[in-house]
Amino acid sequence: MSPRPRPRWSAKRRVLASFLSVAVLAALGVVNRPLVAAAMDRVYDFQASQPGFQAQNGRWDFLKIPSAYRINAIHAALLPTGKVLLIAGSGNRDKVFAKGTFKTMLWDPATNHFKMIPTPVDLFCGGHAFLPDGKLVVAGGTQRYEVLPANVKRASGTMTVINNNPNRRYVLGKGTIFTSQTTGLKYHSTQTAVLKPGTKKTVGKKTVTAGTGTAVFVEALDEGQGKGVDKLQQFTITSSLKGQDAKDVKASALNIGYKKQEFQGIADSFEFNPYTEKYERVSDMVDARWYPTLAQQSDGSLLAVSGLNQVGGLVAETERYLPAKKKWVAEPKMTKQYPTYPALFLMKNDKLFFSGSSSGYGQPQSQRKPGIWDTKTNTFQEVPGLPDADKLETSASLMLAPAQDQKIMVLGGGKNGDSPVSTKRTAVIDLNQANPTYKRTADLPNPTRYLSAVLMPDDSVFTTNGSKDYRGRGESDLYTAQMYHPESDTFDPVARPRVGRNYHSEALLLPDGRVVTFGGDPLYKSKDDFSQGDFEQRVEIYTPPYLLNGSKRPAITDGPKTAKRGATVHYTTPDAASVAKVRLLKPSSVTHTTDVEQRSLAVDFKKTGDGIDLTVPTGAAMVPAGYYLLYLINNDGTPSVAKWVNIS
Ligand SMILES: [Cu+2]
Repeated sequence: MSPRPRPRWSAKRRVLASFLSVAVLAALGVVNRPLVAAAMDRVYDFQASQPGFQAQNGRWDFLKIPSAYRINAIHAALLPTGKVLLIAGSGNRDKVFAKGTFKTMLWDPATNHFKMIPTPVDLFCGGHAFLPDGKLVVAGGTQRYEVLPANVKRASGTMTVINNNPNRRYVLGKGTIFTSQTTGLKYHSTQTAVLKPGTKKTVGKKTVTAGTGTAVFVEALDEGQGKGVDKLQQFTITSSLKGQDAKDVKASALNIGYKKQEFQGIADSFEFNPYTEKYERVSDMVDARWYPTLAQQSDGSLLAVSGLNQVGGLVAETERYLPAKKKWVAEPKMTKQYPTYPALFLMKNDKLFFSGSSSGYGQPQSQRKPGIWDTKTNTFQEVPGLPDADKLETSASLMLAPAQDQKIMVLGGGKNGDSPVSTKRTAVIDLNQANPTYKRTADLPNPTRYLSAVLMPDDSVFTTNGSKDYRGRGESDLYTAQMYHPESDTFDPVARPRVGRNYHSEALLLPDGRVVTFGGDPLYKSKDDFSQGDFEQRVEIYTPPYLLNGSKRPAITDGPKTAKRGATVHYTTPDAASVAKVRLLKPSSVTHTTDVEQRSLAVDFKKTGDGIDLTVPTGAAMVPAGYYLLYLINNDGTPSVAKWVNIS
């Protein structure tokens, strides 16, 4: 158990509670630690069940999920139908991967109805982002699990296969044999490889052709040492290619060895249709990607950035999804490289801000520096001032409310890889400034990796869970939750979750103003048992104090389902008198502590006879097209149930 900050509580109750705790401690004798801890938990549960406590600290409830619908929630998104899409794919379990059973589950928080969704490929560790029409693009995932050095039995590595024929594309089947022309050693490919045609260019009167290279992962046919390659060798390919075709395809390798084999990505891409509740296949990405970030752009397209490719190498190239064509296209000029799952936020000037948060994956520190990326010129302006810049892996980032202020916050994070070191640091940068600089803000109560951070309708940030150490190692899960108030720069402890969550966990805001938390993938079973940990499949729902403080929720009784930027639109409400703020929140699409979709826009409004007139904010990069949750918030900070509005 970890130190827990004490939620707010009246002085009288606190005296009573501590008296009870002491009495229990005394009765049991402090030597029996597990019993004392259990007793203290019971005292806490009693406190936490009291209405007075809940009005100040909120309340946690378990979601009852029939066993057939419990999955390893690794990806979560709130769809415009109000349902929550949870994607496991193979759920970070290689045995499940080997069986080829990939899972997706759809949950309707309004009815608690659950539905399994047929999942065509292993979407585990892909990327996702919303399109203007509310469909969720899900791209990339897992082709092959990693193999740790201790389990590597065969030399393996990348074979570069070059297709010099500009007029033909070839397919090399899985198991294609490559024979070294130097040593005679044989290697086979572990996946089917598609060789794109070579290129043709006219220079003056001449046509120049060039080969197109494809990286193919190969393993030595025979187990054991001494089967590697340590300098450039040419290979003969045994395949169905004959005659000139066989001559046009050349293979070479530089390094085939006994190192760790990384996870490998796929290029498959889908639109999840929230209305048919099906994955609809679209064109493959240009590159295979595992751990990419998908970031919506001001024109409604998406960029896919970073990830590991089909041989487990970092993808250096960015590409763009064109929704009208349902097609991915290369962006050869965008050559800035990022670590995997980079946190990239669309700024109002149409540039992308890289907060520095990522999930790492072996990239050098030089690629991890935060800054402003002008995708049109491919220039990158680093930003200074971020403390603990060497502890950004598994940190959380979000755009604070309102988005018009262009403030990005970074919370927690740890040193690269499986380091036990993490940080309490939070910092905020104001991108409205000419030369923006990160400034340190209030510390988290604990050093925290994998913190969930959710933008709330009242502009606060709900933060919870995570662990101190890598993947909850040493029972370092944090059973804490705290509300961050940007105006006072303070974290207020609130009611504690019952479940610990670390790697592969998520949280998101529901239309009714509650927050739901999913997942958790501890490395080990416990601090003494080093067998694989159990994936946390329980789901908890946090009801914030603003729904338990007795304040009457404003209601939106009617109004348009669509609105244009800059338009004035009318919504009816019997509660106009109490409305203090109006917000448009873009729903979450979150995985691996990365959620670049959530943003909250301040909306100007005028009270009228039967409701309010809203003026939709302007700017295609400020208000990316798509579905938003419209909330009316009263003087007590209590929000309405959201109404979905599609903004274009
Ligand atoms: Cu992962």
